[in-house]
Amino acid sequence: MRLALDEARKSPPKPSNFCVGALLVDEERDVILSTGYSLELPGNTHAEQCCLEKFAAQHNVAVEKVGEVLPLGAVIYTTMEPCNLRLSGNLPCADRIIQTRVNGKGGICKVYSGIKEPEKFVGENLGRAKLESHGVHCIYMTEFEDEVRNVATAGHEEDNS
Ligand code: HJL
Ligand code: ZN
Repeated sequence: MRLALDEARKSPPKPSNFCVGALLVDEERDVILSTGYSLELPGNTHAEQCCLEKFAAQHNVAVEKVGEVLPLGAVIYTTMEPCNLRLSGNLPCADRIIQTRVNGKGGICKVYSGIKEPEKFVGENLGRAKLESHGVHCIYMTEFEDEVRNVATAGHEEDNS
């Protein structure tokens, strides 16, 4: 989570966005597979999205097929829980994570998050419930909460809620 937070710090602060960082990890072998942060790739891109797109590109597969090249035991660390609704109409990150699983198996099996999404842009985020209903375990690592929230809301007005 500390490394995901380092990624989040690279994200350009914007009042209309959160600065989030993500790390794709092979938990069985303890290897970092990919990293990402909000707005890293061109366009309105999310941290988890960048992480998965970069891994797909490294393996010469379309991002929709990234599940086919992920090792067993792949997990994602993300400073903010994956989104379930995007105002831009882009595919939410919860769906991108679920898409890595073939017939509900393999792919990303666990998500470690630093904080829930503040209800600032889309109200309550149902990403966690959706992930759990597809067999993806969601775990909060509360020890990083304050730091993660400060980085996520950089560039926002004084009210950091
Ligand atoms: C996560 C990110 C990021 C958000 N959440 N987990 N990773 N930027 O990299 C969540 C926020 C969405 C809004 C706005 N942000 O991004 O709810 O404009 O950014 O489609 O839903 O939607 P757009
Ligand atoms: Zn997202």
